[in-house]
This record gives sequence, C-alpha cells and structure tokens, in this order.
Amino acid sequence: MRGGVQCAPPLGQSAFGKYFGWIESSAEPFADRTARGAGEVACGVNRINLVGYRPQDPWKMHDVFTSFSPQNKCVMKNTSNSISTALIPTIPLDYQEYPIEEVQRRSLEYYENMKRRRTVRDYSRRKVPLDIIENCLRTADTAPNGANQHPWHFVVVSDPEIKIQIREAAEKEEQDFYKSRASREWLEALAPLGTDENKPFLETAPYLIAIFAKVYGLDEKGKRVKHYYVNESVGIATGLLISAIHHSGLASLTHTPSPMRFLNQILERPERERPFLLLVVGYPAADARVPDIQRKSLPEISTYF
Ligand code: IYR
Repeated sequence: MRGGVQCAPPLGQSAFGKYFGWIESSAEPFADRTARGAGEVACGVNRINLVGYRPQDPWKMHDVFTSFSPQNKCVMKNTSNSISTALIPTIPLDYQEYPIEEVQRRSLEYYENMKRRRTVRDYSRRKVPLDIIENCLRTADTAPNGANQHPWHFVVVSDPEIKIQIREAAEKEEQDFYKSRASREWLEALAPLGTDENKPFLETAPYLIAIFAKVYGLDEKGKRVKHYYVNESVGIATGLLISAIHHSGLASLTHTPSPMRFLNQILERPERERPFLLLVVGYPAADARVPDIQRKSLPEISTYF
C-alpha cells in the first residue's frame, strides 16, 4: 500500500508505557522483517502515515526503528546512521481560509488593537477571574518552540503574602541597580520611562506571572534532556501571552528585576529553570498614565526585496 505503513496490533507495554509492535507495509517488506529481527520497534500509535513515501526512498530492508522521540514520534535510523522523522503520526491542518479582503481587514484590525497596548505601571486592586489567566496561558503554550519541548513554566501568583515577598526581594535588587549597578548610559536610556526602585505594582496588581525558561529537561529516569532555542521559544511564548492579555482587555507590565534568581527560592522552582520575566497583570488604575513615547515607522524597522 503506497503511502501507508501500519503498526500491527499491540504486543505489549514498552518502557514508555506505549505498545511494542511491528511495522507492516505491503509496498515494501522491509519493516516487517527488520523490525521483528531487531525486536525493538515501538509505536505510540496503532496507525502511522508515512508522509510522501516513495518506494525509492532510502529506508528499506536495512532500516531499523530504534527509538521514540519524546512526543511519541517513531524515529527511524537508516544505515548511514542518520535519523529520519518522516514516519510521524499526522492530522489534517486545521486551517481557516478567508477571502483576501477579509485577510486585509483582519490584519489591520489586529494592528489597531495591538497599538493600544502599553506597558502599564499603575494597577487597580480589582480582582480578575483566574480562568482568563488560564486561557491566556493556553495561548502562550501554542507558541512555536524548539523541538516541541515547550521549555517554559508559568507560576501564577495571586497570594498577597507571596506578592509582598516578591516585591521586597525585587525592590532590594532594584535599589542596588539604580544606586550603583546601572551605568550612567543605562540610566539615561531609562529616564524617559520614569522608572525607579519602587515597585508597588508587585503588590497591587491581582496577578504576577513568573515565567521560567527550562534550560534543560529531565526524562523519566532523571537524565538530562537537552532543550533547543530556549530563549527564542520562551520569548515567543511571552509575546503571545502579552498579546492574549491585551486582547482579553487587561493590562500587563514586563518586569525584569536583575538578578531574578530570588524567584526560584520564593516560588520553589528548581535550579534548572531560569527566571525569564515577571509579568504583572490586571486592570489599570483609574488614573493610570503612561510615558508619551512613539513607535517607529515601517521604513525604520523593515526593508523589502
Ligand atoms: N529592571 C529595572 C530597570 C529597567 C530596565 C529596562 I531595559 C526597562 O525597559 C525598564 C526598567 C526596573 O524594572 O525598574
């Protein structure tokens, strides 16, 4: 059967809690023989589709399925020792197509809304239901990320005692920063923002979301799993989170006390998770004001070929 490879019915549990089986293909006899010979074929699904399979493709008699990737992908090793991930379970893309005029309207509408987003430093104590924050976190988790490892962890803080602890620790670092650590050049760059070492918003806003970057992971046996493009991934997820919060109708502030390691201790996160950013979330205070600063124009930020 061209374009299809099937895992036989399960034979037993593997170390991954999935089933051992063997691979069958009527297009090529390879998988059945090789896999049973190797005795270590494992499939996380009963049926997998071989995308773009052609009989002349390099995985034939001598190819052996050797392992699982963390996301249940069947990973195949061929004789040249390279890994092919061509054999992965797939589903149809859930793509919504719109007429081009609507695409234009949507792109503009999104921009018109996003340009009202401002970094807000004055917060109301007004409560925000947790399900809103949870939906925004679900949006953040849709971010493209290195090897689909989701190298992030979000700690949502609403407990007033913990907020006080965070405020005290952050202000201690900030006092150092503004008094001695920051260069004159840095302080000059910050002057138009009017920031200083006082961070009352860490107590008044209903939520603080501490975003941690998981520098590496751990497998079931406690062995280190390398993570890829951690900064890029967590940065993109944070961007989506900020956008989701604004889209929902709330304000946020990206706060980066430096260093931020005190967050590990207060929020009981392991050493392998590096604090990335502290996001303050809530309703703006009724009299909230923001610096009168401008965004850049397209020619300043883009070129076209
Ligand atoms: N972390 C300090 C200083 C600060 C640094 C930058 I770069 C900013 O854009 C804003 C502030 C603070 O939060 O005050």
